Amino acid sequence: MKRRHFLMSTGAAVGLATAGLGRRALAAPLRLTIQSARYDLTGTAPTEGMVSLSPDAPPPVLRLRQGERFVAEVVNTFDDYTTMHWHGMRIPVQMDGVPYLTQVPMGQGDSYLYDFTPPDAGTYWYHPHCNTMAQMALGLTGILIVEEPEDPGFDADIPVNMRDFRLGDDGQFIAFYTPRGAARDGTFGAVHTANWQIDPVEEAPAGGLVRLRLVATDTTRVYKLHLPDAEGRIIAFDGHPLNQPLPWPTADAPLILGPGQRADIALKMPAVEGAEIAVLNDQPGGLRPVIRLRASGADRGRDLADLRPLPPNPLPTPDLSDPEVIEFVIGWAPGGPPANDGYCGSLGYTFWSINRVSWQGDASGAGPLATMERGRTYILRLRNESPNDHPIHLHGMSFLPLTSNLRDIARNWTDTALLLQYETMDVALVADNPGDWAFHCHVIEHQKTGLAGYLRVT
Ligand SMILES: [Cu+2]
Repeated sequence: MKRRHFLMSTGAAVGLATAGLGRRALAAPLRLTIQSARYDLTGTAPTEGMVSLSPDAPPPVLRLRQGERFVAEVVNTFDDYTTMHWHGMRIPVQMDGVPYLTQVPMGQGDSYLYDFTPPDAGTYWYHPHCNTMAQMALGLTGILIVEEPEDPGFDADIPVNMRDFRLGDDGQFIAFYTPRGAARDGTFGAVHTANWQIDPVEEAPAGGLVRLRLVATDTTRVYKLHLPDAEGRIIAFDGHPLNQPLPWPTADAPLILGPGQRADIALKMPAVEGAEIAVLNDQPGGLRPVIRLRASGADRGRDLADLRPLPPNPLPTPDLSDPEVIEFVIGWAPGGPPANDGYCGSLGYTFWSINRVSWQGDASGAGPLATMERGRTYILRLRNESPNDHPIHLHGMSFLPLTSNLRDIARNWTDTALLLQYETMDVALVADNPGDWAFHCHVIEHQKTGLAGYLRVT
């Protein structure tokens, strides 16, 4: 077995890999099976060779509850190695789903028991972290919602999984990326979907209050969104209720969501049945509707002022009196193929680097980019030396953007900071979660061509 050979040949994190499996005594975990799927995305013909958690449907919205244990046995019946990562969740490292760093990749027929208690409420998502380029491109990106213990009082809750697919005219997959794209802004899909539908319409109660959860799960696209016909406000960003208000998005100043980012919006539906609210994305070629909400039924007469603020999540407050600053330079680094791609896939190039070092593959055995002492506050200085934007994602801990050399930024908690071209952003965190935490660009072509590494908390 290839996999057994791997187990013998690397010491990385193998001890952790079985930690989840030791707890099988628990009754009836949720069973999630990664598998081949087919689905009619385009209305022409079913797209074959997709990856989902059922044979004929998008990955489901998973609903957890803040502070309540979640146990899922993830089974892999797909013919490739995989893991599952829960984006934005501050959970123990053994549950983080990063191959070699936190668990052994699952081969076909393998399973892994993910068992954690989400500390934070909000909007998150899940996706594989092994053969990430292919499996995300083939469909496996799903929304994970952690509900507040108390009902926040909406009439409807509408998750929107925004992503593109790279399909040919026959509705079948074409190459997931091009080297040219991977070395620049990424390779874009031309089939634009929300919840695996093109321009869907969702019904919501007329005059009701809707919680719209916009989730950018695309591998490449930065969304620029606004809702011209709507009355509402942004209530959470990247999972967490806002510390500082974000302006209502307009055509001139849209809501920017890079790959991996989320926004929760409280909306008041029109009172008249049949009236619509459109969520528009500004993209090359013009404005395109992402999803439309249509008012249905009798006017509920709700008012946005009825909503109480969402309760804050229990995040550790950085002590900014004497933080240690750690600098990360994000840049270009043309090189050959990575030294080691393990079983989790390589694009065959290295184009990108952190601190001038390209990630050499998930099984490379590379050391951490930085080591942080548990409980201490750090400022991560993220310096983008490239003419491309990079959504920089840290696993296991949330962080607080403080300053940018280019713009005013709101100090709202996040796990994914969209670093603009040539931007330097200081972000603060308390290193409170021990382990080795993946730290990478969420443009998957960038991640998989070198813009990746990990931070250690001891
Ligand atoms: Cu990037």
